[in-house]
Amino acid sequence: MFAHIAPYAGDPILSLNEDFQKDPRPGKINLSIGIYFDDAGKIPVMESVRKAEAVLAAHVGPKPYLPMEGAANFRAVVPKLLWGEGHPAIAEGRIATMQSVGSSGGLKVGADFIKTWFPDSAIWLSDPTWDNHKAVFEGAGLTVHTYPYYDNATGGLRFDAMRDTLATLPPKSVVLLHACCHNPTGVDLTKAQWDALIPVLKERQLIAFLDLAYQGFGDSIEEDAYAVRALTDSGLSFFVANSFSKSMSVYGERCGALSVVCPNAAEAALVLGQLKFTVRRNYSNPPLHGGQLVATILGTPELKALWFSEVDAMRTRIQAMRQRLHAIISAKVPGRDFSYFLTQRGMFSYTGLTVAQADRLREEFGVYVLRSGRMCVAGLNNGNVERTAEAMAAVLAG
Ligand code: KET
Repeated sequence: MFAHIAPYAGDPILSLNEDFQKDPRPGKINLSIGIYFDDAGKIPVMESVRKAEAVLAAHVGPKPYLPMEGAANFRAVVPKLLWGEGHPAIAEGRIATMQSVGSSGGLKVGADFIKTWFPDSAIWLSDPTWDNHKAVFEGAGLTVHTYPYYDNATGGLRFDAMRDTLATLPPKSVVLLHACCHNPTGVDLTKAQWDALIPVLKERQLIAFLDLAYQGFGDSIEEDAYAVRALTDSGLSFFVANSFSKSMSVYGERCGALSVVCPNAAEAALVLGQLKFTVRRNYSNPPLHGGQLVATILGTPELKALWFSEVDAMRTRIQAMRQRLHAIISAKVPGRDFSYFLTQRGMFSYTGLTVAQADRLREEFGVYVLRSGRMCVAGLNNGNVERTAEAMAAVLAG
């Protein structure tokens, strides 16, 4: 019956993380998956999350199905985080927000929605992008193309080429944009570049789809929402999938949201209705617990403030690790420019290591980075940064 089924080649991120778990070597270092580890190498349980868990545990009640679009309290607090309290688009009721199963779920529901209501639209992804973007959008039946993004020569952004390519797309093309902390390169648009891109999106009538998976890991929770707010203020209609996996360290709770900014409240109601139908025929409704953690934290001023300060501390620790890695490896490999470790933002750096070098780093030294050369710098700590730099230096020496 099943003999014809093709073997699964595995996922470049999740399967590598599984290999890491199986690796018996005690000194192994996991810089593969996009997970924030603390200085002790553990996935932290944030204090704000612990407190929210205690609040929820003190009021254990019935566990009904949530509505298809998720819990009302969750859906009320998320837009305030993305757009800021008092943003007119919230008051105007023109943002349709639904709770999603991680931001991956938000991307998939958005993709299914686009396939139904914009059947002729193809999607354009940055080159490179998170590996799963292609899989999600192709899986929803969309044709996937890429636009220029990362500059291999400089380690920076090919902004002009990006803008010029987007300026040639057919109307209603969908453009996936990383709102901050680009995965895998760590190379972001500046505010001025966002401002320069917006007229192109408008003139070409393009549909932006923002992926905001790392809010708070770039500059701050507020600053990292710049693209979301600037696109809204320009009058564009667009999608944004945001995640709490990383920023609240609640990966397995699967909490995220999909928001669609619409021209007016009437269209937002139409969109929300069809998003509900998309959810109903996929998984019916989202899980209860994670969304309630998020709603409790964002809905309680003290917990929200605590969470903001904890995210600040995570970002500061990552930046300190970037500096240490840069200092150590620059000393070990003189004459080579490692400034990208300092300029790239968020959890990732794109090291430029070849597939063979990444394989050697893993096989010989037990240091796991993606075969694309992406390193999760949020997996570095004071106990492993030196060994990482040494291993990388050895591999680069050939
Ligand atoms: N978008 C981006 C850009 C992203 O990096 C991830 C996860 C997601 C969405 C999905 O997150 P969710 O937990 O569904 O809200 N990235 C890391 C983990 C993974 O591949 O699933 C990673 O790149 O390692």
